[in-house]
Amino acid sequence: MKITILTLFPEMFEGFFNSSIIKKAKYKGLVEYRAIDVRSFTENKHNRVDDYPFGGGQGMIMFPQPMIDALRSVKTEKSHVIMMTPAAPTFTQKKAHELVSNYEDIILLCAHYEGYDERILDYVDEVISIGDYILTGGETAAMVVTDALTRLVKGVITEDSTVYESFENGLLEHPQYTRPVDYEGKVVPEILLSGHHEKIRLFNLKESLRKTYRYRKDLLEKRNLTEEEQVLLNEVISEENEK
Ligand code: 6GU
Repeated sequence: MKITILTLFPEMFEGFFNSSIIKKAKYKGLVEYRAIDVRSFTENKHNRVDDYPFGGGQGMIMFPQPMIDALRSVKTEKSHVIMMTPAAPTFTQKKAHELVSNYEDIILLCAHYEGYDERILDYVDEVISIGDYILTGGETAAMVVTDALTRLVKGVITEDSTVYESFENGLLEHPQYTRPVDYEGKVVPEILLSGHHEKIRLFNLKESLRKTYRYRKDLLEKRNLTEEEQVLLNEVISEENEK
């Protein structure tokens, strides 16, 4: 997999590309990362990359020329081109899987400042937002997408660790604990130390339902529960409403 970022701030990606799992994926040869400096493509004699919006309005708008020339310099027939913008559908785990299974060459365009010339969208395959808030630029959003895609590339992390996670099965992940058993009087739930696999499975499933009920009821509405899950959820609901 190859991920190319087009940005006015390539230096923002230096730490990101050279840390943790991203760095590992790069050294294992599983993912190739590049940040391309869009400003170096400008044909403006003062090196400008933006100007005031026609019709008036706040802020500066990125010219199409530097971004599209940068895109042309890296795009191949295989490339899937994505514009990072808050005016777009929200990125999800499902979208992450879809991108990793369908494309091996992904290009992410980052607009900075207040916006970009709408005609840039004629050169992209899709638009992605990472959530309902406004960032100063698409760079941190592109890092979010790059991170989420990387960990789904085969060989980057153990496959098991992606199966039970939040969103993979439509529920939030259950709480987890490690040593010590007693930390400042807060004790790990006894069942987890019992070695009783079936009881542990039920306990974790119930706590997963509890987190989802507390924080993301919308996920429960979208998901068909098994009979076992419905029983556990009913217990959770009465316990939560007693508090
Ligand atoms: Cl992709 N860009 C910006 N500037 N803000 C955002 C975003 C993207 N996604 C959510 N907020």
